[in-house]
Amino acid sequence: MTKRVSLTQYLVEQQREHGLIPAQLRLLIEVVARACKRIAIAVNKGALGDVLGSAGTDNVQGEVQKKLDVISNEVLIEANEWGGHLAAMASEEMDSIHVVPNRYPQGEYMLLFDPLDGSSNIDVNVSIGTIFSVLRKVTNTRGISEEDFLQPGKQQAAAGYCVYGPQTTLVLTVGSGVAMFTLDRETGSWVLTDDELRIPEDTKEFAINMSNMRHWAPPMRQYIDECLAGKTGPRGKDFNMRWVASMVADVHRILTRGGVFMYPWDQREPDKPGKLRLMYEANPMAFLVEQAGGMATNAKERILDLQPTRLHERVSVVLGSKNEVERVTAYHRDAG
Ligand code: P6P
Repeated sequence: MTKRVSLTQYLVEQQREHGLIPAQLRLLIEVVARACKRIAIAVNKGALGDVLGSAGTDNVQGEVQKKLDVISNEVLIEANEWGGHLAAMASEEMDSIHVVPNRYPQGEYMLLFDPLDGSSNIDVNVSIGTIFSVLRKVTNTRGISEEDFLQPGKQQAAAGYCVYGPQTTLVLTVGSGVAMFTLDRETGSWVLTDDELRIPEDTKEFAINMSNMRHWAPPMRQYIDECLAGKTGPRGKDFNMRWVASMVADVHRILTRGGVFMYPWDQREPDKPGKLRLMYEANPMAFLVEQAGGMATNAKERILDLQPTRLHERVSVVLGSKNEVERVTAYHRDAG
């Protein structure tokens, strides 16, 4: 039987080898991982736990909040407030940042999260997940504001997600590769099941919501048309398509077997760069994808280089197998 490596052992050994996980960051990651276990339990109850359906409120995005959105958000806030590792938190489900109350010590990190991504899939039992991003508080003033969060994604200290699917898996990077842990429900522990996820540079699989095709910019339509043309077209090979409508599930598939994921600009809302959020969806996923040898752009620039201007700002996303992302990005750059 191969020796099982726990999340704690992995983090301790990573600190010993690379020095990238100081004590406060290790505590942060372990607390988030424990919170994800609690969210997984709530998700898995489904109709038995009175957790399905709408919470009867809207979030800052103007989207109807599901009961599990609110539950997941509260679990992450409560789990992370008291440890002394965080100065503040930001969430897709909260209009403004949540500063750690004065009754607790403030730490040097800031945690951002989409507590439950893919909410439209909750009630139909399709994989959903939690996405998180960790930044360092770079100003040494006691106070903290939204401006402290507005750092490019390349400043992240860590990023990860948890998929609540057939397995419950935690995928994590601190800047030295990507590791995957699978929840052993019998012992309640996270077990290292892959210590180096790598994305193949080429793929035959794309992920996009095809129902929006008529609204995309021409370069995006050109790329998809060429994929659909298959062997007899300019790409000379047939492509497959997947779209789960949970970013965590689509990105997990790409980290596991390759592919290219796109959520592009849409002419129906020309002032909106895209649907997905930069700070707590695109940035953490871009960090993970790059650490696994892939690429992530907004169809023109590297996502991790983008300078945020607002906490909940949105962005176009093209990420996954390097050669495909390069192609999509080149089409957009050539089109100006
Ligand atoms: P659509 C989920 O609501 C989400 O934010 C991402 O997880 C997912 O990739 C996307 O939206 C799905 O969007 O328009 O296909 O429902």
